[in-house]
Parts: sequence; structure tokens; C-alpha cells
Amino acid sequence: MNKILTDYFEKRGPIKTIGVIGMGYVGIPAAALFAKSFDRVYGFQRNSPSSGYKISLLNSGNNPLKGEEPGLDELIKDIVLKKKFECTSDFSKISSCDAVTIAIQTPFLDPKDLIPDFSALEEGIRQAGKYLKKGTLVVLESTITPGTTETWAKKILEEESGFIAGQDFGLAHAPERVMVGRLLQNIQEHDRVVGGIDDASTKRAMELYGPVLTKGKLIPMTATAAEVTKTAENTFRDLQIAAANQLALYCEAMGINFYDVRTGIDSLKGDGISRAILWPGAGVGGHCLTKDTYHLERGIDVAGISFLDFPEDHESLFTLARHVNDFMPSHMFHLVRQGLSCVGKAVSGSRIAILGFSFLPNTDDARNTPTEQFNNICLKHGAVTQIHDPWVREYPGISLSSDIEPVLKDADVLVFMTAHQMYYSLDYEWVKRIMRPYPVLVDGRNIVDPDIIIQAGFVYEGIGRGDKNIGSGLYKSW
Ligand code: SAJ
Repeated sequence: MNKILTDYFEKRGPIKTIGVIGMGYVGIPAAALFAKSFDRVYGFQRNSPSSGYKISLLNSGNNPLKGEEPGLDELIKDIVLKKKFECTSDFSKISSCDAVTIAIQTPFLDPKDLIPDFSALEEGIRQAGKYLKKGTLVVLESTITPGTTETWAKKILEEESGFIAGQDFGLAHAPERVMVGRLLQNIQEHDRVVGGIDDASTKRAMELYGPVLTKGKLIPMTATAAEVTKTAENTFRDLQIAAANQLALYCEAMGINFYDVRTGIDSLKGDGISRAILWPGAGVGGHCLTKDTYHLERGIDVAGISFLDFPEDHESLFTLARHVNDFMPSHMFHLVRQGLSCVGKAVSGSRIAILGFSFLPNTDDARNTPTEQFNNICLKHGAVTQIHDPWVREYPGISLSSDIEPVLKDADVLVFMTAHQMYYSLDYEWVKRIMRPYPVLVDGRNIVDPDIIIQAGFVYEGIGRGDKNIGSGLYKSW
């Protein structure tokens, strides 16, 4: 362990003041839990037109995040009341912090070129470097391309501070693993991967994250291993979903029920046996699975590896999985067209009621939602679409209704894109009455019982339901 750095840490003593850069879905709960366990926390937020409002909102004890986040509203009120937390755009206060974490989004502008948009993250890292003091620990929480902490981030921090990483300051990667709807619980209960650029940084980072864990354990490793862990854990989830989607497409083509097959596969249990078969659906959205595969792939490209032994001329299994998942909105359109053709209607001019815009049920998070792609395909084929969502209020370029009746009225097709709770209790006699004659229902999230829908007088189409979809199934007599 680097003695100079450990001496700096010892001179500073236990971590007391923490800075969290980026007041978003990751930074806000992280800052709140740090404030609960340590003396003082600064939440650093750019005073930008889009997010500057969070500063005053947080300092008045309010939570800027929408959607249900158990415990977060109360915790924010409490830490502000006790003056343990302050949100500020004055980044110079970083100089009073023993540790600074950076939780800024890293989207891909265009996954095809594998170049992530690190501009916001770079600004945050530069601010940290600019006000860094010797003996401070810097931790990147954002999801980043493997190799980034040890190279790109380290270089910026050294440039801005004039210090040497691993000697004058500590540097680590501790990827966030939070999920919308259970942010606090995830930070406290998930195991926390902590990867320093050296052992002293890893140890100091464990001192930072240990106190906020209730059930979770610390898992120390190197910074690059931590980056690969984070990107790969989402890549594997995306892969599992793609496997379920591909099998569902096969089941449709073969005229069988995917869910029977899934039950069969899932029944295989026993020591060391696992078949983590997930669920097919109308597509994969969100800000994790839609990009982390490309971060991992880019890591192979940029990590300066000398040689990768892999089957020649074959696409990465991981990017192929992304293509399968990104195909699902097109498949939903195929089911719409198939259903309409059964009642002699063309897509062009048909009215399509799209139910669900957010990428996950019962939340307003619509980042990279598959519904946007599906809506575009419908419009491109001349359909008239209306979109309902009980949670998402607005989205650039999209008109949304929180009232379901006008969306369903006179529609030819009802399409479930998101499994919001309210969709499980629709009255299909009423729905049929207000839709146009010979209504079609397309289920992208396994919400309904096909037999009930068919008995109610709908043409039914559903992902994975080759046994019920009209027009699918190789073995059906026409
Ligand atoms: N989806 C499917 N089939 C499935 C599961 C999900 O089609 O079986 C779709 C969802 O509809 C959604 C997308 O995939 O559109 C992503 O769903 P998700 O449940 O993976 O939710 P995310 O994107 O919020 O993923 C996060 C990740 N958490 C972090 O990155 C910290 C992921 O690692 C978690 O496994 C996931 O939450 C979770 O399990 O909730």
C-alpha cells in the first residue's frame, strides 16, 4: 500500500464530510444515506436550466424525484432539518470534503458508434479535481466503460489538481446498483462492489460505503474489475431477456404457449442447477440495460487488450442480444398488423390505443422506452396513435393522456406496452363498447388471459402466445 497516501488518510482521520456530485436517481439517495451515517454531506448540482431547480427543492427538504421511493421523502426532510445536508452549486466546497462521489449519467448518443457521452461526467470530474485537497478520496459511481477510472478519469483529476492519484488522493469505482422504486433499499441491502486503483483507495472506499450498508456486504476488487462487474451484470440481464424474447418468437412461430414452456424449464431445480429464465416483452428500455452492454463492449475495444480469442466473424453474443431486444417493438407492430388483417383492416388509417409509455410498470421513468420506437413504427405505417400512461405526464414530442377513455374511444387496436397496475382490472365489456367494431388486443406484457379477451369478442395477439394468436403457428390448419 502506498505509504504517502495512507499517511494522508491517517492524518485526516475517519471520513466526516462527504460531497456527492450529481443530484439524480443515484446521487440523491446516496447523499441522503451518507448524511444519515456521517457528519455532513454536500450535494453538488449544476445550476442548469434543466436541473438547477433541484437545489432549492432539496434545501427546503423536498424530494425532486418522482415515482414512489419508500423512505426517501422523510429522510431528505430529516437530514435538512438536522442541517446534515446542503445542496449547492458552489463546487469549491469540495475542498472541505474527505470523500467525493460522482454519480452522473453516461448515456450513449448513438450505440452504433460505441462512443458514450461522457461530457457531463467529465465536467463533474473536472470540478472534483479543481477543488481536490490531498488525502481526499474520489469515487466514481456512474456506470463507465471498463478501464475509465484507471485512465481517463485519473488523468483528468491529476490534470486539474496537480496531484498524483494513488499518492496524494485516493481513487475508486463503486458502481451504483439502484433501481427505480427501491433506491434506498438497494443502496443499503445490495452488496457493494468497491474497486480502488490501489489497495489504499479500496480500503478508504470501504470505510465510506461500509456504514450505509444494512444487509449488504462490501466486495473489494480492482477499479477495472468493478467497472466490468457493473457493466456485465446488466449485460447478462439483457442477455437473459433476449433469450426469453427469442424463445417467445419461436413459440409463436410453432403455435405453442411460451409460458407453458417457461414453467417447464423453470421447474428444473436442484443443487447447482439454475435456469434464470426471464420474461419476454414488448421491448427493453431504461438507462441501464440499453447502454451497459455497449460500455462493456467498448471496454474490450479501448482497454488496449493485445489479443481477444473469439470465434472469427461472429458478432458478440452481447450485442446480438441487444438487437433481439430492440427488435421487440417491431414484433409488436407485426402482431398489430396480424390482428388487424384478421378483421380485414389495414394498418394505415387504423386507430391504435397504446397503453403504457414508461419503460417499467408503475413509474414515470420513460428513458429509452420501447413505446417510443413502437409508436414511430405505427405512425410510419399510417396508423393514428394515442398513448395513455397513468404516471408519465410529459415527454418531448409525444402527446400523452392520463385519461384512458379518450385513448380507447373509437380505437381499432388496444396495445399493452407497459404493465401498469391499473391495466390488470379493465372492464373489457366497457372497453369493447367504446372501441370500434371488431376490436383487436395486442398484449406485450402478458397482462391478460387470452381466453377471457377472446370470449369478450376481441381478436387477441400476444407475445409468446402462439397457441392463441390468430395467424401464427406453423402447425395450424388454415
Ligand atoms: N424486461 C423484460 N423482461 C424481463 C425483465 C425486464 O422485458 O424479464 C424489460 C422491462 O420491461 C424494462 C427493461 O427490460 O423495459 C429493463 O427492466 P429492468 O427490470 O432490468 O429494470 P432497469 O433497467 O431499471 O434495471 C435495473 C438494473 N439495476 C441497476 O443497474 C442498478 C438491473 O441491474 C437490475 O437487475 C434491474 O433494475 C432489476 O432487477 O430491477
